[in-house]
Amino acid sequence: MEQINWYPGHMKKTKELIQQNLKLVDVVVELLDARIPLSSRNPQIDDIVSTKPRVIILNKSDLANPNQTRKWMEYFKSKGLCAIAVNTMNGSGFNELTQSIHDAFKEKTDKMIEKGMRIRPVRVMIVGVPNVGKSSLINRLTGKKSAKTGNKPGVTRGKQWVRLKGNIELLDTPGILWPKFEDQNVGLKLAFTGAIKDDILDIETIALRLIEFLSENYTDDLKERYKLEKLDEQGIDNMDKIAKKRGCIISGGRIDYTRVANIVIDEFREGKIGRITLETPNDFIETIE
Ligand SMILES: Nc1nc2c(ncn2[C@@H]2O[C@H](COP(=O)(O)OP(=O)(O)O)[C@@H](O)[C@H]2O)c(=O)[nH]1
Ligand SMILES: [Mg+2]
Repeated sequence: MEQINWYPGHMKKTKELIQQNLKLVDVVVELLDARIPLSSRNPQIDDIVSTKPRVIILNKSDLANPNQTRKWMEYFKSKGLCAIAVNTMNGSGFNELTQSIHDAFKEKTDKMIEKGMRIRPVRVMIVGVPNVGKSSLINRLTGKKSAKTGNKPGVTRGKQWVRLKGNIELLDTPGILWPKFEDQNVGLKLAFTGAIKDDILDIETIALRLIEFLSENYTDDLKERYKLEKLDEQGIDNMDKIAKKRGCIISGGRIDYTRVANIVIDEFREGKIGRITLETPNDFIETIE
């Protein structure tokens, strides 16, 4: 995971560096986490990408709720953006990705054909905040075991084009963007998914908030995973119950909150509790503009 300290000067530099690279590409692939499509979005992305054709990937779709992913695809479509669900671990959605990249490039190729020019490969770069799966995707697409994974925001200078099948050329280093900082709710969701370091908040609080969210929105998954007969009103009571089920007890019969917190967080991130999406388009219904 990339650990980056973002500060305003750094963000400005990153933006400029990515915009320089954008001049070289035909299509931008914006990578998002399917479980938190808007919370995993860079707050200035529209400004950064501007009018460049764009394809949105809802990555880690294997961990997200399929119905919610469908809703998110419709949401982006309604905003004039093409979004596809991808699982980088097994390559599902990759055919659609290739197709969407070519679709996004079509306007330009049509013009080239009109002018009698030869069609060249479509040039693509991947952008996204840390941990959405940029390096994994590049590795999978290029078939390399370990693509260069930089910790530097923006794009490193010694970049290279990698030829992919389907007449695509990919920039081998992704554009690393900063996540949203301002909103606490967003921060919490980034913490649930492991996108930001756990020590920003203590793990016990993160787990408690996650249990609260799950007991409200994924009741059956939570009950089933931890063999709970019924759920309590208070999140902390549910956390205690989970702790007891998993033997997270220390001397004197007290609850080992650190241990139970780690169990719940790890199992959530591994998809063991279920396929869980943490935000729906309905959460973002816009007020009058
Ligand atoms: N379950 C699942 N995990 C993924 C997927 N894509 C990436 N990951 C995992 O997400 C973590 C972050 O991936 P990485 O490529 O380092 O993200 P980057 O920071 O954007 O370059 C790694 O542990 C990957 O194995 C996916 O589609 N599904
Ligand atoms: Mg990376």
